Amino acid sequence: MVKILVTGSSGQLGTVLTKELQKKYGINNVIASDLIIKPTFKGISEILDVTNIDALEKVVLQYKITQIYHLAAILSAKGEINPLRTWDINMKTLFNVLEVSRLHNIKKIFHPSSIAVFGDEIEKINTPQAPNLTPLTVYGMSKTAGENWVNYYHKKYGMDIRSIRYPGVIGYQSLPGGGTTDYAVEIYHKAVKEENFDCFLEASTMLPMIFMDDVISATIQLMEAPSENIKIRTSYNLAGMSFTPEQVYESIKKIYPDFKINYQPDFRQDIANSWPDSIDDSAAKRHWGWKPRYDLDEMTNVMIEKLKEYYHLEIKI
Ligand code: VAH
Repeated sequence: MVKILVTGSSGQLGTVLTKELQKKYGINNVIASDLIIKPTFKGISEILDVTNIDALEKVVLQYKITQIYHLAAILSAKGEINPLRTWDINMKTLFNVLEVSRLHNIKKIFHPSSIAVFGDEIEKINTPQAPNLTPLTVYGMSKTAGENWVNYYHKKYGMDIRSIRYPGVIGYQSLPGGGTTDYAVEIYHKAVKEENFDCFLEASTMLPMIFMDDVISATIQLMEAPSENIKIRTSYNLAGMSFTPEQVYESIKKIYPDFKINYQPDFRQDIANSWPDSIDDSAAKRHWGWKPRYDLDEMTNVMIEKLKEYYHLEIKI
């Protein structure tokens, strides 16, 4: 019997992944958990602070959890406001998940990593799977450390922990919180509301991105692959597409010709400058059959169609 606990279930990715896991495994076999649960959420949920190991253990025992998707973390931009608190929260929650899983024989764990693990000493084009990781954000450092810790628990205790280095995630179902790639979600909302968009990155800032539907497919594909196929136990590079603010603006203008953008770079420009332009995800393709489905214009068409529904029909995200 599969019983899945999702931490950070109210976040940008958690909101969508929880629903997909409910569809796949049954609504009663997925426990959503976060510091706040949205009133619109449908299913089993627990208010859970994962920095509290006793609270986490209580939920794991109460629901007889067999898998954990550990999504709770403070992201790159927000994480720079209070660096030591970000490190403490991101590492403490991971240690708690690893230790409770070890003690209670959790069968499978998902640890989301990020392109934020890469710093300014890497090949920025087609960044390889295992370059020298010198992250320049606390979030990136916590994910780099996290990759090594999950690899250690796999090697030392034989635990089945799997991980993906997500690019910037773009979806219509949920709002991002505190990331450097959040502009790529906000721009679509502004376009549909026919408002001008102030972009916090320069026009030419190329970043690896991925549409939410591809993120969900990749995550479930990784977690369902036979364990022997998972040859990389730190974290897999994953790529969807790469684009600049100017390119996504031009893609949207094909539908909204009067849409206007102003470039007002802020502190997040330095973070973006330290990240790759594009990612080599050939290992994920080879080991577990990953294949992206969406390019920029295909994503733009879906984003705009869905956000027009959301704003006009007042569907609560
Ligand atoms: C962030 N959206 O901007 C996240 C992600 C690749 C970026 O980790 O922090």
